[in-house]
Amino acid sequence: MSKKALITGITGQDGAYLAQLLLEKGYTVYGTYRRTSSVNFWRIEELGIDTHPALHLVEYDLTDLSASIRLLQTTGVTEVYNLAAQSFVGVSFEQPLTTTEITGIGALNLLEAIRIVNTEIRFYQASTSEMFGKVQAVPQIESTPFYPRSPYGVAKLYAHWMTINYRESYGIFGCSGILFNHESPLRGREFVTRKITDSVAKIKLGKLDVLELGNMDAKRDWGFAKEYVEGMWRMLQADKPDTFVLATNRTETVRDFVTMAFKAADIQLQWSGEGENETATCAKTGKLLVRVNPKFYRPAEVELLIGDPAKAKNVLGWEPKTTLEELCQMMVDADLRRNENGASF
Ligand code: NDP
Ligand code: GDR
Repeated sequence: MSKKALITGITGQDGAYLAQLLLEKGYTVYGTYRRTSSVNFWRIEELGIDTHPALHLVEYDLTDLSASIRLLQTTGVTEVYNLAAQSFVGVSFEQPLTTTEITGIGALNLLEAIRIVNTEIRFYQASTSEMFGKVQAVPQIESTPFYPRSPYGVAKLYAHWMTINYRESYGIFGCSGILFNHESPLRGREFVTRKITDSVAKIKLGKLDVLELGNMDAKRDWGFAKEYVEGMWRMLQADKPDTFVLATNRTETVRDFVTMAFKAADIQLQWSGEGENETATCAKTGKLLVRVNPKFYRPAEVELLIGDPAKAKNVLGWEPKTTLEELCQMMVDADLRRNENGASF
């Protein structure tokens, strides 16, 4: 009998990679998607798993407790990976209540459903380095105090503590993965790395003039998403439920990533100016390629993230392998291919 797993948010970046991993391991996978006017399965299509016989796509909204209970009853899964969320930090400032409903209370709905249906079901909660926010120590580890800086970060912290609370109160095998930023060619275009690599491809192909960004000084610990979903799976196979940081232990600024992405497309940049007046031009032609637009600034910013994944390495045998340069090149190459072919995702 194959193992059965539920992945909420299969239309997202991590959901697609995790589904691919679990299918390779012989699981039967139930992946949830939301009803929208036009459903979007481009990621699982790109991975070639959309028609896999062991993949079942189920319509579901995380904010519906009764749907959560029925989902667990009808599928009979033994592992639940809760990846669904309103995951864009910028939007959470504009839609704090929706973000809280989905990203915070949504996780509680699933925990309650497990409590009601079967407390043996193992649960993975997608926690985040955004919970460290205004960081209290460098590098951040599992015991670093939290200080979230956005409605998204606060909602995720609620879900994180609920997972721990259900572990301690009801003995549920609830794991929380505090994952630092992880990227890939399947990243949404609203997030900064993919916005940059897609824009670099468009500029290279003459489809865009200038890339506009917000805070260039923010520092992030960026890893490769495909490796991070392997860490999620390992957490649910461990002997006991726990909290783990997954990160690369390297941090770079947004500006560094911009330079790296243009370099990956054979364009050298020349930076000048500061703050809102910062720009980058093509070192060869002098043409303006990057400028700041304050509309992309956030009301409160997370300035510096760098995680130490030592616990995950020691307990789970997990460690990141892909360098940021390799990841950036992979993303730029994918966006060059897509833009050449006229793809719109
Ligand atoms: P994405 O934004 O790519 O995917 C989020 C998924 O959640 C989508 O499938 C989305 O569906 C779904 N979703 C949103 N609202 C609901 C809802 N009300 N009911 C059901 N499904 C819903 O995120 P990622 O794949 O990048 O991240 C996966 C998880 O990990 C998220 O919880 C994120 O917050 C967290 N995380 C991500 C990190 C990263 O760097 N990527 C780092 C740390 C944590 P739809 O397509 O319909 O919008
Ligand atoms: P983040 O990712 O907020 O870390 O959350 P994002 O890529 O959106 O921002 C990273 C940093 O870049 C700065 N920035 C810009 N960001 C965007 N999106 N667009 C811009 O134009 C821009 N210019 C500068 C941001 O201010 C920020 O400092 C991601 C999400 O995947 C979360 O769900 C997840 O929990 C965390 O990573 C870990």
